[in-house]
Amino acid sequence: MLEQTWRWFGPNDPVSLNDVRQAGATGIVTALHHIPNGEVWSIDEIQSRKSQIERAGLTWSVVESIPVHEGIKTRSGDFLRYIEDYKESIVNVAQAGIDTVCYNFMPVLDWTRTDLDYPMPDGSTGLRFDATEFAAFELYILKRPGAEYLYNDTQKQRARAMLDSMTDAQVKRLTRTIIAGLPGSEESYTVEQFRNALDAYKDISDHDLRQNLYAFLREIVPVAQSVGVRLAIHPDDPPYPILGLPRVVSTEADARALLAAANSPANGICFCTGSYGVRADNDLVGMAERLGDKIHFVHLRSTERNADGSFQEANHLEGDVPMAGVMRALLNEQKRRQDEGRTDLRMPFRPDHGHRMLDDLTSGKRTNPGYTAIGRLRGLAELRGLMTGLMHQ
Ligand code: DNO
Repeated sequence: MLEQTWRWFGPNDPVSLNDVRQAGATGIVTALHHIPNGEVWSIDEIQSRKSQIERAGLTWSVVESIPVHEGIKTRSGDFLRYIEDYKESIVNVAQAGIDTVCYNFMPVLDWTRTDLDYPMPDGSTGLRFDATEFAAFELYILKRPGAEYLYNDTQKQRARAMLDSMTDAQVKRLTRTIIAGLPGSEESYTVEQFRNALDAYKDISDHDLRQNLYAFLREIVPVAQSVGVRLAIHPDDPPYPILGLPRVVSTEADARALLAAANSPANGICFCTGSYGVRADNDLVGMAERLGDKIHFVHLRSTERNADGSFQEANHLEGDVPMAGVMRALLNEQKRRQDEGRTDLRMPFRPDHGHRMLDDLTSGKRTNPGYTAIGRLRGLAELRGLMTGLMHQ
């Protein structure tokens, strides 16, 4: 059995720890969201959150995430101090007995969507990234210099028509959805701040960002290894360049390169099937097999791709992700670890996102986009069933 975990956003999350217990998860995935990016997580703060989780009969399985300050990604300003602070947070987390830390290296925006309530055929709603809406935002709302070179005439016409069909309220909502920060992203911008944040990357190529990531890894991986923490980098979501920003964790080759940049049991990946799965050229089952020994944390979610680069989040066992094959590869990996005498057998996974459905839609509970109670409960139940079935074959 892989460890069943659940993301909880802390005491303000409308989905409570008691709810999580009833969903059947045993591990909690959370972060100290109230601590600003770049500041050290103190042992006291970590310990008090941990005790709260344990009082509910659960364990703090994974830290997702200790956010990486923009200064580290751009290697500018106070980045050396931020790296030292990051190391200190890793050491403190380890001291509290937590051994898995997830992070990402996406510039400016963490994950991005254009629609948080996209109607699904069955009446539930889900998250969607619409390429034309995104183009409309970038070209005609943000008016990003250089954006015009990224799109051909047909795409521009479609984007223009999309913008013309939108009400002011819809334009505002799209803008907010893209730049105001989705849960866990820890960054939120006004349009002006957003332009400045993008500007900080104008001279940073993919190659540069890669070097910045590897330099960061060479600093933090030895520290993580010395205190027994496993790092898990989350892939880019969506897994292709957006807004002219560099993008370096979107494919198997990217994952391999970053694993090679700091060869250590502490340097690993978060295998997010929903993010990697948006690219048809990512062979998810093969990746789970080939990168298996470096998978420290797993997000299980499916998406349905459209030809133009748009996608929506599908039910966990449907869409374009071959979930049964992925689950089988993960269970094989767990068995392999056992045979090898490895200690990292938990292989925590969480049902990533879920649709808004049933009482999620009507109760007035304002859950975080993607992080509903019932949609994720369905996802976890299906994944648990799949896992149990495969184990008894
Ligand atoms: C979205 C999440 C991401 C993820 C971070 C990890 O739902 O998967 O926000 O937590 O990118 O650092």
